[in-house]
Amino acid sequence: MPDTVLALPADLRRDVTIAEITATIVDVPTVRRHKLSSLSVTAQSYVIVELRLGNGVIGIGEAATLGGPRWSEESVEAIKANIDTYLAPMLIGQPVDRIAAAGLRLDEAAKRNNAAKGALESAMFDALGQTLGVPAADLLGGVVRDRIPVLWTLASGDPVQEIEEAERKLAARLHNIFKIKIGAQSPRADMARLARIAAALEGRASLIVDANQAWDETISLHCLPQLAEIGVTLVEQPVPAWNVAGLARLRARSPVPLMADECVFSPQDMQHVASLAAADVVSLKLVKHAGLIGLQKVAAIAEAAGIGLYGGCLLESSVGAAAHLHAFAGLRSMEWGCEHFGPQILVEDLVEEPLRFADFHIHLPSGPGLGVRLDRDRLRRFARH
Ligand code: MUC
Ligand code: MG
Repeated sequence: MPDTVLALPADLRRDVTIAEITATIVDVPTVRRHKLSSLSVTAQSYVIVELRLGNGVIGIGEAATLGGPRWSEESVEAIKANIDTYLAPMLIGQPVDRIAAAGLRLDEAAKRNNAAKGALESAMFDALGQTLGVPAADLLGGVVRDRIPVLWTLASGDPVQEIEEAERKLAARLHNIFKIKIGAQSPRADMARLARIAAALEGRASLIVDANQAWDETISLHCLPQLAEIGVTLVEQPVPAWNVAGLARLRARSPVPLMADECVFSPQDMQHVASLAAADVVSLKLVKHAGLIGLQKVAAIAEAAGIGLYGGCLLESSVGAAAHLHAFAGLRSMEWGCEHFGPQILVEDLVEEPLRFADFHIHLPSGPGLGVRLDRDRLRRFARH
């Protein structure tokens, strides 16, 4: 085996040993209630990882959750416990430039726990990038794009409020593609709500919807033509994650493209969806794919199967959003854009200089590592005690 992936000089390599890892739970209030089919939040909870090298550099990463262990099985409490007890000890003393090898060690220590692993891997990319003075995207093969169209999610459930919110985003040239969360109310009520929003924004915005697994196949079959009629351009995870065969049957008859979200965590999940031709698009997220390398593996399988790529989120702050942008930056195609509006739904971001949103795009930060620095004052204020 070569000495190190990047063949760092010996003195620098000694310095890049991982010396300390801390995991801090934070709860950051959101500007309004965010309502999904089966959960609703007024504060976002993350675990912020700080990984210190022997050379003094501190890399950061973020594990996002949504509604405790309700969006996926990981909660911030479990993430912190598993990092402290099982995962961090596997990395202490290891060289930070062996990121793939570190992934193997983490997989030996814990099954799944993908959000926790993703935060640790992000912090490794950040620390290594800072040490070498290069952005994380450069460590992954370099940049194909440095900005990505960015959606905003409408999720209060009240169409009047949602139209007002969309108008404000359009006027500020922040977002002109909106994802609407459905499934918390009856399909009939959702269709009426969507028709109202579509009529108000007609010709000025595109709409996609996310049912977060709320429907069964029969309801989906009934609603998909109505969604197409309303002008919805993409439908995300209409049926439960386990029902990939059902998603495939729907896709064969759907007049509107379908996106896989909760049914694709691992590369093997992606392969399963691809082999059944169950989706047109996949939503890519660090919390599902256990890090930037895993995200790119899932993207490669999707690409090989002709499945489109969409940059998903779990309402990350600029820490987690930046990590995603570095992974997205090198993908061949991001034709469906991304939804990293998280930094803007928080009352306050967790970094000194938030990510830049302009002209309906989010911009890749240009500094070394993840390109964002923690605001320690805010970290202290939002930390759970
Ligand atoms: C999801 O299922 O896509 C992402 C944006 C949002 O509003 O909810 C999340 C999770
Ligand atoms: Mg989703």
